[in-house]
Amino acid sequence: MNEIIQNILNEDFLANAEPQQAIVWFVPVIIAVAAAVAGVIIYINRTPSKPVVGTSICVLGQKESGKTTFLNWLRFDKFTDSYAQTSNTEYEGFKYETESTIYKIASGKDIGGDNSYKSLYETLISKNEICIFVFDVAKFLKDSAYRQETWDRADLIYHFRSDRTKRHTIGTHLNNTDSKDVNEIANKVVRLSENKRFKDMFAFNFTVVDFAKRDSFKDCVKRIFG
Ligand SMILES: Nc1nc2c(ncn2[C@@H]2O[C@H](COP(=O)(O)OP(=O)(O)OP(=O)(O)O)[C@@H](O)[C@H]2O)c(=O)[nH]1
Ligand SMILES: [Mg+2]
Repeated sequence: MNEIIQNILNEDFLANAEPQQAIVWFVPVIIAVAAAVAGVIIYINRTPSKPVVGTSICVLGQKESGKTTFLNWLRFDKFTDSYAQTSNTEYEGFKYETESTIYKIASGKDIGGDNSYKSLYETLISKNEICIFVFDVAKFLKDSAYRQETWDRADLIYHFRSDRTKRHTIGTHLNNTDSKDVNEIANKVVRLSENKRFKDMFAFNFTVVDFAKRDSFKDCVKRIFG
């Protein structure tokens, strides 16, 4: 008799327990799926998609001024301490992301500072949307021959790119100057260049940097890409 009751109870238990167990299994799954969906919705709403803007740049200037350093910061987000003279290196297109925008920067050329590459300036400037002129501000202030060479390049670039809004000048190696004050150094350059027809190259969209410092690069690039 006991055995019969036990069997009945077991059958009842199983009959009732199976749907309950099924529910017990589904509840956490349903909660997990709902949480995942909610998470995705919250993530999408909290991360407004940034506009993607296509552009192109050319980076020009004297030897050892910091052209490759600037491009490496932009492309790989790192400072290149070592120096290897560039000849004429093609780089692939890449993306640079600011707080508000993703820039798709077209493939281009990293050219050396040797005088022989000045013949490429006209084509490079006309083909690219943004023209960036780089010079060593410490050498500019200390060495009159270097200063004259900088002015010659500035004059050439000014000739091919008169629209100042599409042109930027970067004075590198702030760390090698007597001052660490970017405005003081920039003002010295402006004063020395004020009687030049291309004085605008140093008075508008001009940034003094120490590329060894990430913050300095970030400030500079903010002025270029906003
Ligand atoms: N401390 C410091 N070092 C810099 C700065 N800019 C460039 N350098 C260093 O200067 C050296 C020359 O920099 P590059 O970027 O290779 O110069 P470049 O203009 O590409 O030179 P070329 O290819 O010969 O025309 C490298 O050792 C860089 O690390 C700067 O603002 N501060
Ligand atoms: Mg280089």
